[in-house]
Amino acid sequence: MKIVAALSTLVVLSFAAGAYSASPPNKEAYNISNAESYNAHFGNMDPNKDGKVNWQEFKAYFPKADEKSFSAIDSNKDGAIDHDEWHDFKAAYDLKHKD
Ligand SMILES: [Ca+2]
Ligand SMILES: [Ca+2]
Repeated sequence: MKIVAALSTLVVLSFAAGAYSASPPNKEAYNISNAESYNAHFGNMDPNKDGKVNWQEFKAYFPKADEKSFSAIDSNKDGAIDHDEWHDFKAAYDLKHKD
C-alpha cells in the first residue's frame, strides 16, 4: 500500500508541477504600464484573420503602442501575438473583453 500511496503522491506532484509551468505570466512578468489601453478584441486587431497579430497589425490598431509591450505579450517570441498569448495578457490585467 505504501508504494501505491507514494505513486499517487508522485502523480499529484507532477500534475501540480505541470499546472504551475503552464500558468500564464502575471502583471509583473509583462510590466506594461498602460495595459488597459490595449483592451481590444483579438479579431479586431487581426484584419487578415491568420490568427496572428504581428507588430505591423498591432501598431496599426494601437498607433501609440510601443514595441516593448508588443514583445512582452508575444511570450513565445515568434514575432506575433496569437490568441492564447492575447488571452493570457488580458487575464493578467483583468481586461474586460475576454477574447
Ligand atoms: Ca494577422
Ligand atoms: Ca507569439
